[in-house]
Amino acid sequence: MFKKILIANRGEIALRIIRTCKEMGIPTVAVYSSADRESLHVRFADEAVCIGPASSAESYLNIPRIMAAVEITNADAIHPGYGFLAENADFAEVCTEYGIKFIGPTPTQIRKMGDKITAKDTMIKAGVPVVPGSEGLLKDVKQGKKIANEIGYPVILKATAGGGGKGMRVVWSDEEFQENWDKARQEAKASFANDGIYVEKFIEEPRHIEIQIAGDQHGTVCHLSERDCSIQRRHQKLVEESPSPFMTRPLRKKMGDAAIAAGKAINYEGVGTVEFLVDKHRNFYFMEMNTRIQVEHTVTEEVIDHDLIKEQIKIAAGVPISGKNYIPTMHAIEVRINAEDPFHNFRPSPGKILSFHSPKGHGVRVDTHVYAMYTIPPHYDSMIAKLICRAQTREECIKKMARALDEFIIEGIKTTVPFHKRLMKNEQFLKGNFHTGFLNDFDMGERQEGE
Ligand code: MV4
Repeated sequence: MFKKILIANRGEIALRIIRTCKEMGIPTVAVYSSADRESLHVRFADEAVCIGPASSAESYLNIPRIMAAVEITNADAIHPGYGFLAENADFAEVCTEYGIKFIGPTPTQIRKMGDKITAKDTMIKAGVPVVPGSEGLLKDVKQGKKIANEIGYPVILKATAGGGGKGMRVVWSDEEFQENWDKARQEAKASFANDGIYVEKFIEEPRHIEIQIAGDQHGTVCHLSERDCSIQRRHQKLVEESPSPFMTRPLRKKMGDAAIAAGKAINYEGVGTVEFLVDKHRNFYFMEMNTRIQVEHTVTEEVIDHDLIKEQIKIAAGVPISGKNYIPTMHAIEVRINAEDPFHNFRPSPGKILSFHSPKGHGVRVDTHVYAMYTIPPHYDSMIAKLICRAQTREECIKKMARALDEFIIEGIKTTVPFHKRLMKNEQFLKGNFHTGFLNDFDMGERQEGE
């Protein structure tokens, strides 16, 4: 097992990783920017090294500074968390060159899923269903229009270097093709320095359902069931749950098998997530694969009762996994508490938290690095806490979540708590009736006293 793990991240996930390391008896090193001196991940790690100023480029994204912290502390493994360097194949490669274990997949596995056309092509060869569309990159508008007419409008243009919604354009007719093509290329070039574009059929009102998988160094891959992440706004997930209210036993079997085939196709090592679009007829299509631990891993932990960070560390140390697939026997929901004002278009609301009381009680979990009198720096992600509830059924879980949200006191900044309170009373949400466009016309109503 590892002698010391450096956590190349901040916030709740850094703390989450430190907790598991402690339980496993592995000493930890936190790295932090000067804006994060007062964060709990710095306090709870065994050692902490300041790696630079607030700007991510000069701290959490700065590979030489992180490697310097590894060297002075003698860590033998790095956990990258999510975001920052978690899916940076060059970073994983540098770790290997230094003889440091990167807790995650290999650089080759990361690269295969990082380029969307390569990923899609790999999935086709593995027999995983994909959305009909171009085979590889589009050469020009003429070829794009030809394929669009073959598969039928509407179509969607996507950047091969994209993901998470950037550089995507929906096209409804030949007339609109050229302008969307130009915009998609410009956006892709500006965001990823790669203007490669491909086209596929636009699936209307899909659900986003993802399958958690785990693969070990000995070729075993299993799945840990699904999460429904359809409740999102501008590609930012706000609520995740497991199981999906849309799931059926035969669909889970098919999607689980497809996700395992995806993992096996790239000899996947680590925990990972295979994202699918699911249409109203329950057809499912591979969308992308995330080669990291995700924010919403907690709902899976709650329904299968396993620590996924512990699994990551064991897999990285070469321990074989059982190979058993897991089916949830309970229901879990996670809501993201962001420092944003839901009454004003979710605009960021950083600043000092004047009072903080988190909900408690049976089946309630809060993952956070913040506390009363803590100042949320404006430089990073706005997520300040995750509230996760678990109960026997979805209905009970929603009731528990509503109760827990009522107990949440966060004063001094605006948060997404009022949004979640309304969602837990929303008729369509209660029925499990939603897709990825659900929040486009969600009405927050009036701010109540105390909100
Ligand atoms: C799509 C799609 C419809 N049809 N692809 C958005 C993020 C990126 N990973 C892929 N995305 C989509 N791809 C086809 N062929 C709709 C989306 C999409 C979406 C997907 C998941 C969750 C939320 C979304 C919101 C808008 C669009």
